[in-house]
Amino acid sequence: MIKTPICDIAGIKYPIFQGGMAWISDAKLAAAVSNAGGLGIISAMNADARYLSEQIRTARELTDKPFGVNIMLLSPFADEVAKVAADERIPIVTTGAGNPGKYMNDWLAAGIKVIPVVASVAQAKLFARAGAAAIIAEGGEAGGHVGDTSTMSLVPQVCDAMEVPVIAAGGIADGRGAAAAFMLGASGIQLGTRFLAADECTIHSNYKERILKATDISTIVTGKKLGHPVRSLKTPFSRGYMKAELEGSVSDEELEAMGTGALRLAALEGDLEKGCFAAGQIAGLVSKIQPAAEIIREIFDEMEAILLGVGKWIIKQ
Ligand code: TUI
Repeated sequence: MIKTPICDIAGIKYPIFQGGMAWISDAKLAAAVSNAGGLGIISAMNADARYLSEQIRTARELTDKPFGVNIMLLSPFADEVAKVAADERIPIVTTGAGNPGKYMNDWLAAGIKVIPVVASVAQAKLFARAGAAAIIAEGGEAGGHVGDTSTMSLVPQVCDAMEVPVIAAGGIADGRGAAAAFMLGASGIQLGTRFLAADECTIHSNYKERILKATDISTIVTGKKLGHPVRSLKTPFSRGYMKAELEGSVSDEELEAMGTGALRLAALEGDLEKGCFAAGQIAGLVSKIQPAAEIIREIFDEMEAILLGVGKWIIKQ
């Protein structure tokens, strides 16, 4: 059993968050993770206020445990979903893909603990000064919108720069990764890719199959040219997008259009040609479909065994 400041901040048993993944992290997955003692997170993604309100209502029917909402700051609906989070007094709001500054006062006034995802020390410092309760340091191994710095390098540097607790994300899918994250100074972990293989994750079966078949070299990052790098599985879509970016044969507007709706096509329709199957580099480690509760239990059992055993290599001179 491990207890860290993140358990108290979020009111959870295990210091683990389920990432707010666009078109993936819905009420069903979030409630399953929260019922299992972690923090389930609903993604507000590119949807409107009505969608988020409905998801919150459903999650409250499925769990009496705390859950969070992730606000994707590039969303055209960010203003309205930010207001829903405040009105609904969601205990934890995580943010991604931008600076949450303009919403901080409203969220803090509503008693919400804001935990932004960052990809650099500078962002962490900025958002902590604005009142973040903790920071999620996400390495470039992660799936979806990513920065350049790896988890191994990012997490200890963010920890050194912070007084608030840090949650490590990117490249963690089992007890070994979790143990490593805590060794780097993190007080919690956030996982996305492993939860794609949860029974309660409602993505298309093609998506789950692709995750189970993935290896260490199955992902690539596209979208750098437009300033929104996204890591996803190598598929006809991502290879085609990469080719178009490298050749410079299509305009930025055409590139933007190619990407629009691709995350949705993967998650909802399992479209193996046109879908963007966001996934982290650790996908190669994900080998079975299982309940979210089992995922969490396995990770913390493995981690505890590792941490209890580390002394075996140390020879006192
Ligand atoms: O946000 C994510 N992952 C995502 S978002 C997404 S949907 C999307 N749609 C269109 C274009 C791009 C993405 C799919 N996956 N992860 C958290 C994350 N946030 N990673 C990196 C960042 C980040 C980047 C810049 C956080 C802050 C930031 O600050 C910029 C600023 O203005 O300071």
